[in-house]
Amino acid sequence: MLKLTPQQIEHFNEKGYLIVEHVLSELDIQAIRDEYSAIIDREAPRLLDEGQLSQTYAHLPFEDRYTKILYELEDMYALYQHLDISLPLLQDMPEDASLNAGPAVFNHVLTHPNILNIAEALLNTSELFSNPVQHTRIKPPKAALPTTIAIDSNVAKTGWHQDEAVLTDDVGEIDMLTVWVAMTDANRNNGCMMCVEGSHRKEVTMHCPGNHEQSSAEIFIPEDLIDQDKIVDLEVGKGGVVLLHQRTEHGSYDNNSDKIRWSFDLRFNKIGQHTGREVFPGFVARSQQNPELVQTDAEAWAQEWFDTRDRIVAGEHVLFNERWLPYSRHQLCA
Ligand SMILES: O=C(O)CCC(=O)C(=O)O
Repeated sequence: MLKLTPQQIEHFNEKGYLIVEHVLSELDIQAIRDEYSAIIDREAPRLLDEGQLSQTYAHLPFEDRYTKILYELEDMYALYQHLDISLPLLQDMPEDASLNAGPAVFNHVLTHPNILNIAEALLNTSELFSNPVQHTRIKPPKAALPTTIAIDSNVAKTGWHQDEAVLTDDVGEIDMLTVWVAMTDANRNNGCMMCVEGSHRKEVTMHCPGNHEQSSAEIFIPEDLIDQDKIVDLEVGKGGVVLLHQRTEHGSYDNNSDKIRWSFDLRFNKIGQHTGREVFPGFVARSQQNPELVQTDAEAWAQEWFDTRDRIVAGEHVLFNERWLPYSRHQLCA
């Protein structure tokens, strides 16, 4: 069972990031890959029937199949929404909106004991809540991305931001950790993350509002505010994780390789804190004080997401992060 050393914890507290290799095993990764392959097996024939694809590419391995399908789709979310581990953040929620709330993601990523050990050590608490601000990012080679979707951070590079700035501004005090899980090796060539060392010591930096209609969270820090001398590349091997403080400025590079770059980003906070995306369901991941509240049932977790979808369809209000809108005319945001 993985346990962080005092030196690793000190590195994180000092620099605002930490890289830990070999957190997920090959078996974990295979279980997740199988779950994702099954989703494509299910969705590709539907997309073909709907006339959105010319063929199902069933002869290709998952990675190449995904890339080919994404390239052909007019709306990437016709597939991507089945792969992400979050519903779309939309008031106008489609009745059939989907996500991957499958058991492999729940058992082999979100509740993986190694990941929970790391979160416990870095948040310095045994009371862990799995925050629902979470995503799957499967990034095809940049050369294989249609230009229409080359600005979406689920599939292309991610602009500079702090994760705290993504949350709604009614969040109040939050102690949140980002756990970024590498499903493939991540390096400078295939689009690893990068961060500004020590930036977690600052307050929340000014962000520009994004205008991407699928994700109101796609805000960015203007390049001029980034201390270029302190940028660190966050390269990590498959199965490893990158940990980020909630105020560490970070983003990612383009995928200039000829293979996909795949990751999950999860967040944990202390139980009882507002998550900054209250409309979506999180869960108690670990608790010494109230162990009976810990969610261990993957199906029940999935059902919470689908119930949430149904409540939003029925009219529940979605609170968006609008705190950066006043900056839309700022000279640095042009
Ligand atoms: O995977 C990426 O490119 C970016 C992920 C990210 O920015 C995050 O986890 O906050």
